[in-house]
Amino acid sequence: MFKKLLFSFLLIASSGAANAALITQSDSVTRQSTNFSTSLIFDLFDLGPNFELTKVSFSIDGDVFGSAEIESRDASASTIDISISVELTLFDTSNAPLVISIPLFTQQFEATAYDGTNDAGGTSGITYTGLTASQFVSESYTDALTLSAFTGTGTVSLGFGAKGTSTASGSGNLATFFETEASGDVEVIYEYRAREVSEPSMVALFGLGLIALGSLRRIKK
Ligand SMILES: [Ca+2]
Repeated sequence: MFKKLLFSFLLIASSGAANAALITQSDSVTRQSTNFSTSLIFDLFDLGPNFELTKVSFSIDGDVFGSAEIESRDASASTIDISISVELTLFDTSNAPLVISIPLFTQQFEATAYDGTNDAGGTSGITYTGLTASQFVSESYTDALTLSAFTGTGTVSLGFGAKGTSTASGSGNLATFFETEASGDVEVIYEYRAREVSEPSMVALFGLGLIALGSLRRIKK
């Protein structure tokens, strides 16, 4: 009983919440040209047998930066939809996505029929620079497989990738050029609590002890 009280006190002190505490780790990937992939190292949840991990949350605060050059070479006017985006993904150790952020910038351009010059300008073309967008996405996991994968000593290496997914559409004959960069802030949050030793399991342990003692006695005879 005393131990349980002590844990509760520690948990309150460390988190402000009565029955859960958090460990937050963060890392960031600086702005660079897509596509790229790298890996991020995080500590596993390692507070010993008296605490259990109850939830793991992964978040990506992703940013996309881009420029686009568009020229419609259509014989008639058209509305061109332009999207500058990147897919930022944090992967688990078996390369399954844990969380995906897709910051997306969209723009529409009314193009005339081809103006005769393929210069991403004039009346049938346009050049955009300095386009940016952000998206924050968080995913939480409470399943036993994920919790056990993030519990243990040492560190875990998670893959992080950025795939440019910019598009332009709306004209049948369209010349496009995109430049896309991305950056991301990644957080891994462990939510945990003091492991409760329930009465039935104490009884079971005591029972096992008696059986073991009994076996030992039988062996000695
Ligand atoms: Ca033009």
